[in-house]
Amino acid sequence: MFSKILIANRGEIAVRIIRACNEMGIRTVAVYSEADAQALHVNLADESYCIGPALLKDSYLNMTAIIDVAIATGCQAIHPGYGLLSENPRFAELCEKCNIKFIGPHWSVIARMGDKDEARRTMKAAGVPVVPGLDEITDVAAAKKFAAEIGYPVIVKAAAGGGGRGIRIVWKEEDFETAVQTASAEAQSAFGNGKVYLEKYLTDVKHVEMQIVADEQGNVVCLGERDCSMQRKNQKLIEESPCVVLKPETREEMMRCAVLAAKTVGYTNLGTIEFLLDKQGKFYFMEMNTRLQVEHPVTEYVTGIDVVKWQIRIAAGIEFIYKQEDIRLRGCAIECRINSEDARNNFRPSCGQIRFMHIPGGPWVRFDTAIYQDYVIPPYYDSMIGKLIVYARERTEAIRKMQAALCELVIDGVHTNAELSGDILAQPEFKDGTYCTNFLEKFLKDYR
Ligand code: MV4
Repeated sequence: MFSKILIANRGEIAVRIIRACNEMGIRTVAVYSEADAQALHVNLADESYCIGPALLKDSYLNMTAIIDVAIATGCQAIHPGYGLLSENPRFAELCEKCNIKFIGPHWSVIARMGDKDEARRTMKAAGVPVVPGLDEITDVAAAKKFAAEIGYPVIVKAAAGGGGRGIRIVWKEEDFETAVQTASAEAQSAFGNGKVYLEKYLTDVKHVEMQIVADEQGNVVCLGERDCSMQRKNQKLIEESPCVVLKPETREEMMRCAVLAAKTVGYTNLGTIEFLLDKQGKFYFMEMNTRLQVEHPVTEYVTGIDVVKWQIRIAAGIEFIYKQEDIRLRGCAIECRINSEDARNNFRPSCGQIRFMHIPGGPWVRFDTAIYQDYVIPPYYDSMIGKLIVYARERTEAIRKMQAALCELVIDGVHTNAELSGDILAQPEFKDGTYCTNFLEKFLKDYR
């Protein structure tokens, strides 16, 4: 087992990883930017080093500065968290070259799944259902003909995109060429790769993802699903497990496909397979995330498994002790992301000092955060300042527990979206679980 790990991240996920290490008796090294000198993860780590100024490119994305600290402090491994360098194959490869274990899959798998067109081809070849579509568009006229055959609307996606970046929905044939050209040009400038592919755009779908744990001994286990359909502009707001509308036989088949997908690419460590689920109960592979997800606590509650600790154990070569038949999904967990933004003012980011703070408690109420009373939220980073996660055996009780916790939560000094989340939980479409990825946009049109 590792004796010292560097956490190449900030905020709540850095705190989460440090806590897991503390419970495992592993010493921790934090890195931070000049703007994060007062951040909680800096204080909680055994050692902490400033790696540069506030801007991400000069600090948390500065690969050599991070590796230098890891080597200088004698770390055997680096945990990348999510976002930042967590899905950067070059960083994972650099760790390997410097003989530092990257806590995640092999860099070649990150690279392969990072090409969403390549991922789609791989899954199709393995027999995982994909949305009807066309692999890489090389001939726009031929692609336009294909689009007419599968019928509009269609969606043009950047191979190097993902998570909502580099996508264009095309509702009418006359807009097809322009959409392909602009999507490709945007992808070329944003990702340095203009490759785009095409799919039938499925309306009224749910975003359901499967959590995979794969150890280095070839064991691959699925820890069930998360319904992540409550999204605004491709930013998840509320996630839950299980997915209310998923029939048991569909869940079983989706879990089997997720395990097949991971085995097909030789996956190791934690990963998530994203699916689209339509109203007829049919599901389709969307993309694979090769990292820990923000919403992992939802899975931890319904399985009783600490997935961050298992990431570290698996990276250290320890076999995952649970077989698929040992996984019992029990009860219901709901997560609300708490963002420092003004939901009644076009979600404008709200930074500043936390004047007063009260965190809800009680049975199965968890608040993962890095803010504290008097902390000043810097303007440079993501607006998510915490995650409120609750658990109960019955979903109705979990909803009530979340509503009560949101009411009890006090964060004075900045605006948050806590009230909006409470209002969403009260909607009939949330209560009956039928909400799709387009629900929130419609709900916000009348929200004041
Ligand atoms: C789709 C889709 C419907 N049909 N693909 C969103 C980002 C990335 N995960 C792929 N995404 C989608 N792909 C097909 N063929 C719906 C989504 C989608 C979505 C799209 C636009 C705006 C918000 C969305 C939220 C979740 C999923």
